[in-house]
Amino acid sequence: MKFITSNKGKFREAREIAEKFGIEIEWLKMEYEEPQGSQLEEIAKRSAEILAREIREPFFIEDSGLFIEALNGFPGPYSSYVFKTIGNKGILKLMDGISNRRAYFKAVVAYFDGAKISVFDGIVYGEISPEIRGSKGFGFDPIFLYRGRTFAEMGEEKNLVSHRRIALENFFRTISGK
Ligand code: ITT
Repeated sequence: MKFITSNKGKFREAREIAEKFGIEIEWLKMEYEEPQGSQLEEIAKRSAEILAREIREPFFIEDSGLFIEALNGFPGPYSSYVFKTIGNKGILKLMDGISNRRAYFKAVVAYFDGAKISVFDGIVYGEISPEIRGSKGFGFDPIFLYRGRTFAEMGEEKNLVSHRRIALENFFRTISGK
């Protein structure tokens, strides 16, 4: 089955999780235009519908984002753009002086089985760290604190608890019948 993403970090994590279910995934490295929307589920579903018109075999995509409570859920569905523009330093600046650091990552998988699209999601709660820490992982991992360590300090351990893990497990469990 193909995983369509332009993000190598996402693919690596997904491959590791898929292996545990005896599922082999192939990376179809491709950037696709995402329709705008305020909900990840809606964006993922619509992206998959558009891609399904071209790619007629089974595939999945995954849309994810970081939601910061004190910023009313920002950057949420705009996480990729915000990461590319202001990055981790920019987020820490926005959070300067804010004591409510609560945040969560959410992942939504949209799967096209050759006929129809299904959606699966996963959430992990944590906090925005006061500083950038750790060198593993990708994206916002160095500023996302989970039980005292950032995701970028956790390395492979992140894969046991992440939003992507939860969403993919729901997905793989459903399709493998395990
Ligand atoms: P696609 O080609 O799969 O769309 P993308 O990087 O553009 O790749 P998204 O649109 O889903 O992915 O944007 C999600 C962004 O949120 C991503 O670029 C990261 O900056 C951030 N993000 C998502 N999951 C993350 C994780 O596990 N750790 C750190 N940052 C994450």
